[in-house]
Amino acid sequence: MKELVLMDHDGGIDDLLSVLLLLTMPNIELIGITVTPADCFLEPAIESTYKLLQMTQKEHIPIGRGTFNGVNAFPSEWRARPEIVNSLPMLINLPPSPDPYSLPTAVDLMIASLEAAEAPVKIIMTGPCSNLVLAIEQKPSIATKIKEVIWMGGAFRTPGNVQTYQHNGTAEWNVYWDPIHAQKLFELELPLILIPLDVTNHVPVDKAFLSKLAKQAKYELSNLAAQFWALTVDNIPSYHYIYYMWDILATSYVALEHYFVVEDVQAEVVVRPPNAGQTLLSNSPNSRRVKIAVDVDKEVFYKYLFTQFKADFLAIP
Ligand code: AGV
Ligand code: CA
Repeated sequence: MKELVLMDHDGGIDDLLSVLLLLTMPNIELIGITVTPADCFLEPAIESTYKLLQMTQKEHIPIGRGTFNGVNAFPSEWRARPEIVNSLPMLINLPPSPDPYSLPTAVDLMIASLEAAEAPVKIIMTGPCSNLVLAIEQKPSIATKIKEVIWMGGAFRTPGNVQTYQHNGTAEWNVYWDPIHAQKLFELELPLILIPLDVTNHVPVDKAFLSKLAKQAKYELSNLAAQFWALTVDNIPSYHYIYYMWDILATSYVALEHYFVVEDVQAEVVVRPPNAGQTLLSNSPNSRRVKIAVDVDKEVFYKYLFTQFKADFLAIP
Protein backbone atom coordinates (compact mmCIF):
# COMPACT_ATOMS: atom_id res chain seq x y z
CA MET A 1 0.00 0.00 0.00
CA LYS A 2 1.13 3.52 -0.73
CA GLU A 3 2.27 5.78 2.11
CA LEU A 4 -0.50 8.22 3.02
CA VAL A 5 0.63 11.84 3.13
CA LEU A 6 -1.14 15.02 4.20
CA MET A 7 0.42 18.36 3.37
CA ASP A 8 0.04 21.79 4.95
CA HIS A 9 1.79 24.61 3.09
CA ASP A 10 1.80 28.39 3.16
CA GLY A 11 1.91 29.34 -0.50
CA GLY A 12 5.53 30.44 -0.89
CA ILE A 13 7.22 29.67 -4.19
CA ASP A 14 9.10 26.76 -2.65
CA ASP A 15 5.86 25.54 -1.03
CA LEU A 16 4.25 25.34 -4.47
CA LEU A 17 7.35 23.63 -5.86
CA SER A 18 7.04 21.20 -2.95
CA VAL A 19 3.48 20.38 -3.99
CA LEU A 20 4.82 19.56 -7.45
CA LEU A 21 7.63 17.45 -6.01
CA LEU A 22 5.22 15.46 -3.82
CA LEU A 23 3.03 14.82 -6.85
CA THR A 24 5.97 13.18 -8.64
CA MET A 25 6.52 10.62 -5.87
CA PRO A 26 5.24 7.23 -6.99
CA ASN A 27 5.08 5.59 -3.57
CA ILE A 28 2.82 8.03 -1.78
CA GLU A 29 -0.84 8.92 -1.85
CA LEU A 30 -1.53 12.57 -1.16
CA ILE A 31 -4.81 12.55 0.80
CA GLY A 32 -5.24 16.30 1.26
CA ILE A 33 -3.60 19.70 1.13
CA THR A 34 -4.30 22.49 3.59
CA VAL A 35 -3.14 26.06 3.15
CA THR A 36 -2.00 28.37 5.95
CA PRO A 37 -2.30 32.10 5.10
CA ALA A 38 1.20 32.87 6.39
CA ASP A 39 3.77 33.46 3.61
CA CYS A 40 0.81 33.98 1.22
CA PHE A 41 -2.59 35.52 0.90
CA LEU A 42 -5.07 32.69 1.16
CA GLU A 43 -7.21 32.99 -1.97
CA PRO A 44 -4.49 33.18 -4.65
CA ALA A 45 -2.51 30.44 -2.89
CA ILE A 46 -5.52 28.14 -2.97
CA GLU A 47 -5.91 28.93 -6.64
CA SER A 48 -2.25 28.05 -7.29
CA THR A 49 -2.65 24.81 -5.37
CA TYR A 50 -5.75 23.88 -7.33
CA LYS A 51 -4.09 24.73 -10.63
CA LEU A 52 -1.12 22.51 -9.86
CA LEU A 53 -3.50 19.67 -9.07
CA GLN A 54 -5.45 20.31 -12.29
CA MET A 55 -2.30 20.27 -14.33
CA THR A 56 -1.41 16.87 -12.96
CA GLN A 57 -4.99 15.52 -13.20
CA LYS A 58 -5.22 15.35 -9.42
CA GLU A 59 -7.96 17.88 -8.73
CA HIS A 60 -9.83 15.25 -6.73
CA ILE A 61 -7.35 15.79 -3.88
CA PRO A 62 -9.22 17.91 -1.28
CA ILE A 63 -7.93 21.35 -0.30
CA GLY A 64 -8.59 22.98 3.09
CA ARG A 65 -8.46 26.72 3.79
CA GLY A 66 -6.61 27.93 6.85
CA THR A 67 -8.63 30.35 8.94
CA PHE A 68 -6.10 31.00 11.68
CA ASN A 69 -3.78 34.01 11.53
CA GLY A 70 -0.50 34.01 13.40
CA VAL A 71 0.69 36.80 15.63
CA ASN A 72 3.66 37.93 13.53
CA ALA A 73 2.60 38.55 9.94
CA PHE A 74 4.87 37.89 6.96
CA PRO A 75 5.78 40.90 4.80
CA SER A 76 3.05 41.57 2.22
CA GLU A 77 5.47 41.56 -0.73
CA TRP A 78 6.30 37.94 0.02
CA ARG A 79 2.67 37.02 0.50
CA ALA A 80 1.59 38.21 -2.95
CA ARG A 81 3.73 35.75 -4.93
CA PRO A 82 1.03 33.22 -5.86
CA GLU A 83 -0.70 35.96 -7.91
CA ILE A 84 2.28 35.89 -10.26
CA VAL A 85 2.33 32.11 -10.36
CA ASN A 86 -1.34 32.06 -11.37
CA SER A 87 -0.56 34.36 -14.28
CA LEU A 88 2.22 32.26 -15.79
CA PRO A 89 1.43 31.05 -19.32
CA MET A 90 1.13 27.42 -18.24
CA LEU A 91 -1.40 28.26 -15.51
CA ILE A 92 -3.41 31.31 -16.51
CA ASN A 93 -5.86 29.60 -18.86
CA LEU A 94 -6.68 26.55 -16.76
CA PRO A 95 -10.38 26.26 -15.84
CA PRO A 96 -11.32 28.43 -12.86
CA SER A 97 -10.69 27.02 -9.41
CA PRO A 98 -13.42 26.67 -6.80
CA ASP A 99 -14.48 29.51 -4.52
CA PRO A 100 -12.04 29.20 -1.60
CA TYR A 101 -14.90 29.79 0.84
CA SER A 102 -16.73 26.73 -0.47
CA LEU A 103 -13.81 24.58 0.74
CA PRO A 104 -13.62 22.97 4.18
CA THR A 105 -11.47 24.71 6.75
CA ALA A 106 -7.96 23.36 7.15
CA VAL A 107 -8.72 22.10 10.65
CA ASP A 108 -11.89 20.30 9.54
CA LEU A 109 -10.13 18.73 6.57
CA MET A 110 -7.22 17.56 8.69
CA ILE A 111 -9.54 15.95 11.22
CA ALA A 112 -11.69 14.32 8.55
CA SER A 113 -8.73 13.02 6.49
CA LEU A 114 -6.96 11.58 9.51
CA GLU A 115 -10.12 9.96 10.84
CA ALA A 116 -10.85 8.41 7.46
CA ALA A 117 -7.30 7.19 6.86
CA GLU A 118 -6.92 3.42 6.85
CA ALA A 119 -3.24 3.57 7.78
CA PRO A 120 -1.05 5.98 9.74
CA VAL A 121 -0.37 9.22 7.89
CA LYS A 122 2.78 11.25 7.36
CA ILE A 123 2.20 14.97 7.66
CA ILE A 124 4.51 17.36 5.85
CA MET A 125 4.28 21.01 6.91
CA THR A 126 6.13 23.66 4.94
CA GLY A 127 4.65 26.67 6.73
CA PRO A 128 3.69 27.34 10.35
CA CYS A 129 2.27 24.44 12.37
CA SER A 130 -0.89 26.12 13.73
CA ASN A 131 -3.47 24.14 11.72
CA LEU A 132 -2.17 20.80 12.92
CA VAL A 133 -2.04 21.84 16.56
CA LEU A 134 -5.54 23.35 16.38
CA ALA A 135 -6.86 20.16 14.78
CA ILE A 136 -5.36 17.99 17.52
CA GLU A 137 -6.66 20.33 20.24
CA GLN A 138 -10.12 20.01 18.77
CA LYS A 139 -9.93 16.23 18.25
CA PRO A 140 -7.12 14.68 20.31
CA SER A 141 -7.84 11.16 19.02
CA ILE A 142 -6.43 11.99 15.57
CA ALA A 143 -2.94 12.05 17.05
CA THR A 144 -2.95 8.24 17.02
CA LYS A 145 -3.35 8.30 13.21
CA ILE A 146 -0.14 10.27 12.72
CA LYS A 147 2.90 8.25 11.66
CA GLU A 148 5.29 11.17 11.52
CA VAL A 149 5.27 14.95 11.31
CA ILE A 150 7.91 16.50 9.07
CA TRP A 151 8.17 20.23 9.64
CA MET A 152 10.31 22.82 7.87
CA GLY A 153 10.98 25.02 10.83
CA GLY A 154 13.45 26.23 13.39
CA ALA A 155 17.07 27.29 13.70
CA PHE A 156 19.10 25.56 16.39
CA ARG A 157 22.84 26.10 16.05
CA THR A 158 22.64 28.74 13.36
CA PRO A 159 21.16 32.25 13.15
CA GLY A 160 17.48 32.59 12.27
CA ASN A 161 16.07 34.40 9.24
CA VAL A 162 13.65 36.85 10.90
CA GLN A 163 14.88 40.40 10.65
CA THR A 164 12.41 42.82 12.13
CA TYR A 165 11.63 45.11 15.03
CA GLN A 166 11.59 43.71 18.56
CA HIS A 167 13.70 40.80 17.40
CA ASN A 168 17.29 39.66 17.77
CA GLY A 169 17.40 37.48 14.64
CA THR A 170 17.46 34.06 16.29
CA ALA A 171 14.12 32.75 14.95
CA GLU A 172 13.10 31.05 11.74
CA TRP A 173 9.96 32.51 10.14
CA ASN A 174 7.64 29.48 10.27
CA VAL A 175 8.08 29.31 14.03
CA TYR A 176 8.01 33.09 14.53
CA TRP A 177 4.61 33.47 12.78
CA ASP A 178 2.97 31.57 15.63
CA PRO A 179 5.38 30.69 18.46
CA ILE A 180 2.57 29.70 20.82
CA HIS A 181 1.33 26.81 18.68
CA ALA A 182 4.92 25.83 17.90
CA GLN A 183 5.59 25.42 21.61
CA LYS A 184 2.36 23.43 21.89
CA LEU A 185 3.49 21.21 19.01
CA PHE A 186 6.64 20.36 20.98
CA GLU A 187 4.50 19.61 24.02
CA LEU A 188 2.31 17.17 22.07
CA GLU A 189 5.37 14.88 21.75
CA LEU A 190 4.35 13.52 18.36
CA PRO A 191 6.92 11.67 16.24
CA LEU A 192 8.32 14.95 14.97
CA ILE A 193 11.29 15.65 12.73
CA LEU A 194 12.28 19.24 12.12
CA ILE A 195 14.07 20.31 8.96
CA PRO A 196 15.59 23.54 10.32
CA LEU A 197 17.84 26.19 8.82
CA ASP A 198 20.77 24.18 10.21
CA VAL A 199 20.31 21.74 7.31
CA THR A 200 18.55 23.91 4.70
CA ASN A 201 21.54 26.29 4.79
CA HIS A 202 23.51 23.48 3.11
CA VAL A 203 21.26 23.50 0.05
CA PRO A 204 21.01 26.91 -1.61
CA VAL A 205 19.17 27.55 -4.86
CA ASP A 206 21.96 29.19 -6.80
CA LYS A 207 22.28 30.39 -10.38
CA ALA A 208 24.21 27.24 -11.33
CA PHE A 209 21.25 25.14 -10.20
CA LEU A 210 18.79 27.33 -12.12
CA SER A 211 20.95 27.15 -15.21
CA LYS A 212 21.20 23.37 -15.06
CA LEU A 213 17.46 23.03 -14.58
CA ALA A 214 16.84 25.30 -17.57
CA LYS A 215 18.94 22.96 -19.70
CA GLN A 216 16.36 20.25 -19.20
CA ALA A 217 13.44 22.61 -19.87
CA LYS A 218 12.17 20.38 -22.67
CA TYR A 219 10.52 18.52 -19.79
CA GLU A 220 7.42 20.58 -19.02
CA LEU A 221 7.76 20.13 -15.29
CA SER A 222 11.37 21.32 -15.30
CA ASN A 223 10.35 24.29 -17.41
CA LEU A 224 7.60 25.24 -14.97
CA ALA A 225 9.81 24.70 -11.92
CA ALA A 226 12.54 26.84 -13.46
CA GLN A 227 9.99 29.63 -14.00
CA PHE A 228 8.82 29.37 -10.38
CA TRP A 229 12.37 29.65 -9.10
CA ALA A 230 13.10 32.58 -11.40
CA LEU A 231 10.39 34.45 -9.45
CA THR A 232 12.51 34.18 -6.32
CA VAL A 233 15.57 35.95 -7.67
CA ASP A 234 14.47 39.37 -6.40
CA ASN A 235 12.96 37.96 -3.23
CA ILE A 236 15.60 38.77 -0.71
CA PRO A 237 16.97 42.28 -0.48
CA SER A 238 20.55 41.24 -0.98
CA TYR A 239 23.30 42.05 -3.43
CA HIS A 240 23.78 38.45 -4.28
CA TYR A 241 21.03 35.98 -4.77
CA ILE A 242 20.42 33.49 -1.96
CA TYR A 243 17.28 31.44 -1.71
CA TYR A 244 17.26 28.05 -0.09
CA MET A 245 15.64 24.70 -0.74
CA TRP A 246 13.79 25.16 2.56
CA ASP A 247 10.50 23.42 1.85
CA ILE A 248 11.86 21.35 -1.01
CA LEU A 249 14.41 19.75 1.29
CA ALA A 250 11.75 19.05 3.92
CA THR A 251 9.49 17.52 1.27
CA SER A 252 12.31 15.39 -0.12
CA TYR A 253 12.63 13.83 3.34
CA VAL A 254 9.52 11.82 2.49
CA ALA A 255 11.52 10.02 -0.20
CA LEU A 256 15.13 10.43 0.94
CA GLU A 257 14.90 9.91 4.68
CA HIS A 258 17.96 7.67 4.75
CA TYR A 259 20.20 10.33 3.26
CA PHE A 260 19.65 12.73 6.18
CA VAL A 261 21.72 12.95 9.34
CA VAL A 262 19.30 13.25 12.24
CA GLU A 263 19.97 14.18 15.85
CA ASP A 264 17.87 13.92 19.00
CA VAL A 265 17.89 17.17 20.93
CA GLN A 266 16.09 18.78 23.83
CA ALA A 267 14.57 22.15 22.94
CA GLU A 268 11.85 24.67 23.68
CA VAL A 269 10.16 27.40 21.67
CA VAL A 270 10.55 30.91 23.05
CA VAL A 271 7.33 32.91 22.88
CA ARG A 272 8.43 36.43 23.90
CA PRO A 273 10.57 39.23 22.48
CA PRO A 274 13.40 39.67 21.74
CA ASN A 275 13.67 36.07 20.54
CA ALA A 276 10.04 34.96 20.01
CA GLY A 277 10.02 31.89 17.79
CA GLN A 278 13.55 30.83 18.62
CA THR A 279 13.94 27.06 18.88
CA LEU A 280 16.28 27.05 21.81
CA LEU A 281 18.35 24.04 22.87
CA SER A 282 17.62 23.82 26.58
CA ASN A 283 16.83 21.59 29.51
CA SER A 284 14.18 23.85 31.00
CA PRO A 285 10.86 22.34 32.15
CA ASN A 286 9.33 23.67 28.90
CA SER A 287 11.74 21.73 26.74
CA ARG A 288 10.94 18.49 24.93
CA ARG A 289 12.90 15.90 22.96
CA VAL A 290 12.64 16.47 19.22
CA LYS A 291 14.47 15.15 16.19
CA ILE A 292 16.24 17.62 13.98
CA ALA A 293 17.96 17.08 10.63
CA VAL A 294 21.47 18.50 10.69
CA ASP A 295 22.91 17.33 7.38
CA VAL A 296 21.92 15.72 4.09
CA ASP A 297 23.68 13.99 1.22
CA LYS A 298 23.64 16.99 -1.07
CA GLU A 299 24.63 15.11 -4.18
CA VAL A 300 21.76 12.64 -3.79
CA PHE A 301 19.32 15.47 -3.03
CA TYR A 302 20.09 17.63 -6.08
CA LYS A 303 20.23 14.58 -8.33
CA TYR A 304 16.83 13.52 -7.04
CA LEU A 305 15.36 16.91 -7.96
CA PHE A 306 16.72 16.80 -11.50
CA THR A 307 15.28 13.31 -11.93
CA GLN A 308 11.86 14.04 -10.43
CA PHE A 309 11.38 17.20 -12.46
CA LYS A 310 11.75 15.14 -15.63
CA ALA A 311 8.42 13.45 -14.87
CA ASP A 312 5.77 13.80 -17.51
CA PHE A 313 2.71 15.60 -16.10
CA LEU A 314 0.25 13.30 -17.70
CA ALA A 315 2.14 10.18 -16.68
CA ILE A 316 2.52 11.21 -13.06
CA PRO A 317 1.32 8.15 -11.11
O1 AGV B 1 11.91 30.35 6.69
C1 AGV B 1 11.74 29.59 5.58
C2 AGV B 1 10.25 29.48 5.17
C3 AGV B 1 10.05 28.33 4.20
O2 AGV B 1 8.88 27.62 4.54
N1 AGV B 1 9.68 30.64 4.45
C4 AGV B 1 10.11 30.45 3.06
C5 AGV B 1 9.95 28.97 2.82
O3 AGV B 1 8.71 28.73 2.18
C6 AGV B 1 9.77 31.96 5.02
C7 AGV B 1 10.85 32.87 4.50
C8 AGV B 1 12.06 33.17 5.06
N2 AGV B 1 12.74 34.07 4.29
C9 AGV B 1 11.95 34.34 3.21
C10 AGV B 1 10.77 33.59 3.31
C11 AGV B 1 12.12 35.18 2.08
N3 AGV B 1 13.20 35.93 1.91
N4 AGV B 1 11.13 35.20 1.17
C12 AGV B 1 10.02 34.48 1.33
N5 AGV B 1 9.80 33.67 2.39
CA1 CA C 1 6.82 27.80 3.33
